[in-house]
Amino acid sequence: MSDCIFCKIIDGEIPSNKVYEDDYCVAFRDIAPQMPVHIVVAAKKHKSSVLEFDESDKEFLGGIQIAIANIAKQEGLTENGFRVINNCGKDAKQSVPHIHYHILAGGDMGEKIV
Ligand code: DGP
Repeated sequence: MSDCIFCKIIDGEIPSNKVYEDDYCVAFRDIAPQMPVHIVVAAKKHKSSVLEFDESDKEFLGGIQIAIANIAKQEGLTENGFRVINNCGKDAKQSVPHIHYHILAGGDMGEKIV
């Protein structure tokens, strides 16, 4: 999508600190990290949120889950753990309308929300 910031990062039109790429996603370091490790995993399909996925996306969604595991291993997050977050919509304060997941790690995250 031409005016989407994450599509531009995926296409290399906007530079990013990329850490991982496969057929399903591109992962890069968040511009405003909330933890010492804060990686954005952006899907290589422009969908505004998880609400736009349907039955035809099953393989794609599996690919992203595997990518998250690959990134966690690559970045050395397996021993102490990490958190994966998807913000969907207004109340969750989603700011970029392109499906993505946050991987947070690198320290104690305090009280859990859930
Ligand atoms: P969300 O609020 O869940 O939609 O998360 C969007 C995240 O994307 C937010 O943590 C900041 C990050 N972000 C926005 N623009 C850029 C950018 O141009 N480069 C990078 N690396 N991250 C960005």
